[in-house]
Amino acid sequence: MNLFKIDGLANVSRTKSRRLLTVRFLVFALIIAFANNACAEDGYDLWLRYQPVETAWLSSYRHAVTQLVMNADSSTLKVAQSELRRGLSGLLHSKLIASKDPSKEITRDGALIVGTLQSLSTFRNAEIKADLSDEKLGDEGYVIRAIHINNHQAIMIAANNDVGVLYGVFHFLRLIQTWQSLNSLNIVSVPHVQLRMLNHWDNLDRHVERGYAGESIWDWHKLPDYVDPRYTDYARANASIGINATVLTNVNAKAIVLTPMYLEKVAAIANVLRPYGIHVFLTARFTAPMEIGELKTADPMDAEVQAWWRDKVEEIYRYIPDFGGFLVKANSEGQPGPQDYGRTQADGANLLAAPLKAHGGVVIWRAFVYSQEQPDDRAKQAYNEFVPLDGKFNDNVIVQVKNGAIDFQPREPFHPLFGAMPKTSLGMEFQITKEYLGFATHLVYLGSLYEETLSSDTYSRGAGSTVAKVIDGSLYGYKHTCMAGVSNIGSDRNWTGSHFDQANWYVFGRLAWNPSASSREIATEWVRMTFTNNHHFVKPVVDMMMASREAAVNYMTPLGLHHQMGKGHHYGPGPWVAGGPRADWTSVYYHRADEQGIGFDRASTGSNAVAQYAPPVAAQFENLQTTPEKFLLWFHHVPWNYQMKSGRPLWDELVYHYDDGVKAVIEMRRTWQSLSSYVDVQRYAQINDFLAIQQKEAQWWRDACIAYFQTFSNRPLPVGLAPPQHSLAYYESLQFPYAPGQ
Ligand code: BDP
Repeated sequence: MNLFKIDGLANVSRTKSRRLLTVRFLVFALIIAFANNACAEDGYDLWLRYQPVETAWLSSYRHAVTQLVMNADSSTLKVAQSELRRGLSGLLHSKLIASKDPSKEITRDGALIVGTLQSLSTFRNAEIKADLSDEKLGDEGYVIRAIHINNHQAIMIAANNDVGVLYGVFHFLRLIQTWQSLNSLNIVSVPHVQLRMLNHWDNLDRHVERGYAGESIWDWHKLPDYVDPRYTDYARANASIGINATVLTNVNAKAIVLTPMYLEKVAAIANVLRPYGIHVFLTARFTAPMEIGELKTADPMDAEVQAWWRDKVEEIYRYIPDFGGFLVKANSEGQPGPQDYGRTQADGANLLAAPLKAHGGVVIWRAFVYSQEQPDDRAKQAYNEFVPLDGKFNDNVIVQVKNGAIDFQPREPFHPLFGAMPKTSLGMEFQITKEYLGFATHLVYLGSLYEETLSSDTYSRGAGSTVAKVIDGSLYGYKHTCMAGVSNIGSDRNWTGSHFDQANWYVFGRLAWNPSASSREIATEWVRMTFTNNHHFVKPVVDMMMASREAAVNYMTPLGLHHQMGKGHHYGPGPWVAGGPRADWTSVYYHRADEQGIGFDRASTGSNAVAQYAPPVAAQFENLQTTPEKFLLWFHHVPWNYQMKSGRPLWDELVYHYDDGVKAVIEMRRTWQSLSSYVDVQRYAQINDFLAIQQKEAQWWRDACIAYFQTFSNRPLPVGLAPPQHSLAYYESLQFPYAPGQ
């Protein structure tokens, strides 16, 4: 008994001390968790987190900004002021003393003087006066300058218009967010492209075509009575990166959006976006006059059709006085268009452009056209159709050209239309949503993809005629300029379906502002604002982002292969895809593998697509030896034993590329796992899980493609490289009827 008692007591006290230990451990764990998770984040705040800056920077920033001199007398200036307050109170914990009167004497250091050049004209200061005469700022540019007033240091953010002030404010906050010095600031920034635009492929039932971030953020059913506060955050985020235009609806359009019931809803969204400098556009279905107007035809030459569009445009401007215009997909993939009436693409575009002109609106007419009746190489068709129309479009038409000629592939050479239409404003269409790049779960930073295209030299007016200079209008003096990105935004809490896909939205906006900017620098500022300024984190993460696109190209479509994904949904590998309604929707059409070799012959021996480029580019791509290996199989059908620059035969090189892609993802995972202490638990974990998915799927791509192409090459794998994990039949049997985004 005693023993039992003693034992029991001992047990009790052991249990107690164990409990105590457990409690202590729990408290400790909680403290750690709290420290780590202090700002458990779900990604909603994007790059506008405004976390407190490190103490080392705090005093200099507080000294530099003590007082706000700003007369926020317009809705745009009001949002600029509230963003400044929000930003500075988060970053510096400072509440600024505000003064409305710009002429008030500055009596100490640290005035932040914000306003339009005109509103600041009451200042008698010479430095401010100098800026007042600066006409180069245009409608949206701004200056941020360190100046002296009455021997006191001050910073001025000024622009010709309110929206320029707003952009300047976001830039100024970015400087503090990324811990930049505010001494001797002398920044002049002017957008290079007029329309910096998102294209939402959002349907009215909230399904997002090729969307991987939940439903559409536009809640059409509840509009206009319920205006989701999220629209304001959407506007803030876009304005912070200079986006000034948004097309709310899918290019595969429904006419009903042009009826009063929907125009009221569109107006409600436009009202929210307006103070942020964002213009709303809609997609227009070419047969709308028949579908909602009860006309018998949609022929652009028909007087009734012309009158119908005129009235419709007038009506739209009554709802939305600053309406931007229409985006149109016509005679492409089953959409109706002018060719249904024997008219040209230009006739169709001009039909809508004419009534918009009086209101300052534009038509954005897509060049993504190809036809199955046309036996020619799909890559050539847009050029063949549009180049003869150069000069035939009204001057408020922008022809929007996809990157690239096939369809937003992981890698394509630049579209031959760039540089080939000097008399037509050409705009760029990038895809931000990753339809062909692993959806939301693959970490693929698109900045390097965009930069590769924008910096490509078209040689259309000699060396240096880059795509960037075509679309910023400087090469041909285009009247209108536009860079559009197919949006990756949805109703997911983190907006884009994954944390790293926010970077693709971000870099798109920043490059639209300046298409010659560096994608690495943009990635760096994004990482600093989105995660942390700690360089132990920033450098490896930026390196990982910069390498990520090449990794995806390698495990999906190396050496110039393209369009090899699963049918319809475009999820995962499908190099065996054949048959179906049209050849150019299959993979075999593009890879053309046979026992001799692989690749699409687009040289003069084949489809001669190379001839669509300017002579120096055409000559480079015509020749197998001078074609960059990254485009080899895009332009040539190459024997399996062709010797590559590495000295390896093509087959071995191809397999190595697939393998390198997987290895790069393994490396990305390792990098991420070494950085857990710098990231809040929530975001860390999701990114980590997504990288695991990416690794699994990269392996799947590698193995499925190798298994398939080996049936043609009939060659062994290079020594040391693992064979596919499953049989080809297994990969071919996989079905994904519910893959998202279809
Ligand atoms: C393809 C998409 C399809 C779009 C089409 C387009 O798969 O969903 O409708 O492009 O851009 O990439 O019109």
